[in-house]
Amino acid sequence: TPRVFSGIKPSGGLTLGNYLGAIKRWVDMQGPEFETIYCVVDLHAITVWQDPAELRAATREVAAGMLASGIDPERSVLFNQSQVSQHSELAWIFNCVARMGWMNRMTQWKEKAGKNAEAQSLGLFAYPSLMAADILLYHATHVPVGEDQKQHVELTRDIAAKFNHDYKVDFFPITEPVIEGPAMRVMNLRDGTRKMSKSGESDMERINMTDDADTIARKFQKARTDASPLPEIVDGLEGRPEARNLVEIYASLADITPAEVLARFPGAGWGTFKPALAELAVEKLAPISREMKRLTSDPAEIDRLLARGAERARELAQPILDRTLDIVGMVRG
Ligand code: AQP
Repeated sequence: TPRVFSGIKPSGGLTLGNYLGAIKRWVDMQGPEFETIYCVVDLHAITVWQDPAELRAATREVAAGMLASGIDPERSVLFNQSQVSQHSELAWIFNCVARMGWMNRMTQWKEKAGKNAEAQSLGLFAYPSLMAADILLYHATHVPVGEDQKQHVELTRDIAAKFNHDYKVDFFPITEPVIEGPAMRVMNLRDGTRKMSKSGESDMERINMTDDADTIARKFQKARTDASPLPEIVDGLEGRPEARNLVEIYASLADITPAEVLARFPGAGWGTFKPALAELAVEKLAPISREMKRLTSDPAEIDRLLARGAERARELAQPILDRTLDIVGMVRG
């Protein structure tokens, strides 16, 4: 069975972007067609300094969010990255395969480092190499990620291909990013040209999975928009990033297309559409956030689940790491 791997950084609480862009599809991929491996990537989180207590809490919250959304720890392997040291070991080897120039071209690096690249951690620069290790450690062939991660998955292909070429083997598979369905890129509620992020400055720019109904309503109410009503057809969203974002969020939450959303609200003004969107979001998110609260009230149980997942992950990872070490020429007893 083909393997799916994907992960979320516990660099803060989960957002609607993580849910619609990632988790919702991960849930759907569970089944006989794929072996699914989902990871809370805590080693990625510390590429930017994290308060240790907050990191621990966010790791549990992200795990709880996945469980509450329908990731089933029996059908999927769910764990946190740092408990499976094979990720770091393979990442080191990939650090020696990947080229500086490749990392330099990553748009996420350029965006995050900004004009101050010199002051960033080496880990932030090498992030895509650890991500390649996450994926290739399981010989995963399918990586469901949001549009924003597509470039990193493409780099994973480059690393796999260079490794295979340099060592004259046909060992690592060439991974496909899986990007489909509406609202793959949920944008910031205050600026429709930037993505919604966990670590964005203002809480008003994102919907957190733990926001209550009033907060969700207020955030959509205050979401930036232009003054025009909704267009009749999707082409009318051209050049209107904020309007497009809200329509796509509605579409994704309701599992319909943006065209169907516009047909449902023909020429509606924001005074009509925003409350409807808020109502839909609350309807979909409230059961998840209730379950997240219940789960996070018992952190020991989450820790047990993650430890059990890590054990299963290590069993899958070790043979692949061993084979890699042999290929590279490391002596092992
Ligand atoms: N706004 C988004 N729209 C669609 N998908 C998104 N994802 C994240 N934000 C959006 C998807 O969620 C998965 C996990 O992402 P991540 O948490 O590992 O990293 P990120 O993309 O860097 O997330 P954030 O929220 O922006 O974190 P910070 O602020 O710490 O950098 C990925 O599949 C991603 O595509």
